[in-house]
Amino acid sequence: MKSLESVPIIAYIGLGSNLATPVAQIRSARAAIAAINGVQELAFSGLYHSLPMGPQDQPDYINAVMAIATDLPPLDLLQGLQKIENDQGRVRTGQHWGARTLDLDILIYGDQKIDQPDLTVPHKGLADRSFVLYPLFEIAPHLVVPGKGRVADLVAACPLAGLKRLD
Ligand code: A4P
Ligand code: MG
Repeated sequence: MKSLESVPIIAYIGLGSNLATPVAQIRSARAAIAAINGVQELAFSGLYHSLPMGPQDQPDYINAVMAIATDLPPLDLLQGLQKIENDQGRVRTGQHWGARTLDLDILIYGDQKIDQPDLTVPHKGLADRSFVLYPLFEIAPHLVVPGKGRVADLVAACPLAGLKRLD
């Protein structure tokens, strides 16, 4: 029989890109995440075109959300995601919310609330960001976000702010 420790957790990853062919960046990140040892893809949202949050002198973004099952602890998952960001040419310029080839955020990790120096889950911006909530709602319409409530209520209260789903 499997021990309780090995029961997979369902987690949601936010993907964003606004440099170097963003659609291709998101597609290759999806494949790389699914290839992490200990991660299985469960669902992937459509791709969404969004206006930049933060400095306005940067290109528009492509965003998506992926559901995974994982038996990796949260910090190991974060490390795996950061390796993919680096492999796909992420350069940290120091500019807050500046342009990037790839950003991978852990939005939700099971029903856990995590508050550590390197990791806050649910992601701190989740409830205010249309480019997170709409794709999340698309793949998990009945989800309850730990500490924040039903995703259906969060999405209903969140203006689109220029968000468009690509065909
Ligand atoms: N960190 C803490 N919690 C998490 C988490 N749940 N998931 C720490 C991932 N990382 C988390 O991240 C900085 C540090 O956050 C990491 O070292 C990790 O330990 P980073 O990726 O180096 O920098 P960042 O992404 O620029 O910082 P920040 O403040 O997390 O930005 P966000 O919230 O990721 O937003 N506009 C549109 N339209 N679409 C976007 O996707 N994204 C951003 C970045 C700005 N504007 C955007 C978009
Ligand atoms: Mg980030």
